[in-house]
Amino acid sequence: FLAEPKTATIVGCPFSGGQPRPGVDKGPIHLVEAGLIDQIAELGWKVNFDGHHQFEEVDAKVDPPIGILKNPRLVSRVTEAVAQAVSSHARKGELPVTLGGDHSLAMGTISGTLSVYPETCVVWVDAHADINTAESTGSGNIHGMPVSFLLGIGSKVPEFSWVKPLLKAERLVYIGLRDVDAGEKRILRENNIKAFSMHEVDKYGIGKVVEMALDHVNPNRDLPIHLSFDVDALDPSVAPSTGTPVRGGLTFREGHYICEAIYETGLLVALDLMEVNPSLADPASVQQTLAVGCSLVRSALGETLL
Ligand code: NNH
Ligand code: MN
Ligand code: MN
Ligand code: MN
Repeated sequence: FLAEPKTATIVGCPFSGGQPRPGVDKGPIHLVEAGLIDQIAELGWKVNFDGHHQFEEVDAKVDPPIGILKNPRLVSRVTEAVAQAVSSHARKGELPVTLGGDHSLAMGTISGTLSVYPETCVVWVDAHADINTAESTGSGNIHGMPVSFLLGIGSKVPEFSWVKPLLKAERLVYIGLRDVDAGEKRILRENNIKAFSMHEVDKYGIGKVVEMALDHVNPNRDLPIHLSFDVDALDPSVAPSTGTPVRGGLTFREGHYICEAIYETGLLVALDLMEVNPSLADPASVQQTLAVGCSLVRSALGETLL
């Protein structure tokens, strides 16, 4: 396998229903207004723009919690639509670049990628593991749960029956974790899921961590890669405008290195940039976060330092 798309399609997903803080739905429009499309085009890509998707609304009155899961019908419908958008672009040989929006959207993006490239491995870059199940979630925020749905672990929520458990635990790897719930730690252990927390980043350095991460999910460097990047993986001093900042995160260069190294594999088939919330923090911090978001995408799409 070799990914050869030279067309990128921006899938703008103005969605915040997977978590409680308003404003993350404005992430995509701000990233685009910051010049992302032209920046990608300058790297030699043909760029399509799909969105900003207007998602069908689900009235809160007809979307009461299921257990403690919040906005379950809304999240299900939106992520299913995202799965269809991403799969249709991938099927045409385009590289979908999905801009969030909260990370529940990755239930859609990764489902879409796996439906076209079933052997895809997922590199999930985040401060959080987002692998809570209906049993383990303490918050009921579905952005903390997409990975468990993709793996098919935890009790089934009928509303999400469209999500097929297409992701195998051995095709998933995390980088950047540092705020993992006790229940999630158990899930990671019980399912033998490989994770490189900030402890390993400190111990080995980011170059070695990315190499070990890819050795685990993609030992022969021949499988497609879906990179799902939650901007809160970065240290809050680097990317302050996000809903759940956690200190002790990736530096500017560590975040970019991950993107550059994955581009270099030639195997990238889909990219998510999630959880940019332009309504949190002061204007300068918002500008900084948007600029970092754009440059992470450019790095994943081939921008080099030399
Ligand atoms: N683990 C927590 C939860 O389930 C927080 C998840 N928050 C995130 N994930 N921002 O990336 O709600
Ligand atoms: Mn569309
Ligand atoms: Mn996340
Ligand atoms: Mn996170």
